[in-house]
Amino acid sequence: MLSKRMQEMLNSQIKIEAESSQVYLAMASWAEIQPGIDNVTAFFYMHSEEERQHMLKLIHFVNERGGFATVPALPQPQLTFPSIKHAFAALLKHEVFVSESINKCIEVALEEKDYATHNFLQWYVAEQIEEEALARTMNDKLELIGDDKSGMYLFDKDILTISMSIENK
Ligand code: OFO
Repeated sequence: MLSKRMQEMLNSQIKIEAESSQVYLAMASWAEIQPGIDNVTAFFYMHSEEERQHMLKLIHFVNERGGFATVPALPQPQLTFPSIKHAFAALLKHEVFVSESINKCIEVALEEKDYATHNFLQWYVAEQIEEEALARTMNDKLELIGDDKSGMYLFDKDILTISMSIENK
């Protein structure tokens, strides 16, 4: 059985995962109307979908442990970006924030001696290591590319392969 405090923490994490999905969905929609970045667009749509899965996994866990997962109201995310580089910088910042929030949930799980939740959250810890690494790689590549159009062409061409290779590590 989840403690009230643990349930509140997990419900706030559900909101964060839902927000992440919305944030990346907005990036996807913005990218879709920019010329020539079809794979960047696909990457953002996929990432948004993954975040929705992270949210659902938490919802099921809370309900299975005798709690009640609450579906949150969400603020409208940032809709447009000055450049692809800005969008990926925002993505990295957001993932770092998500990792910090998972860490806070883990601290509470330990304080509450809730080892089942602690164990469950380890999946998110591993996932965040991967997602931060992925976001850093993308940011590093975009930094190198700068304003080079052919570099951007290759970035779009390779983004799905790069993201798969980091995720399968
Ligand atoms: Fe990328 O955040 Fe979920 O866990």
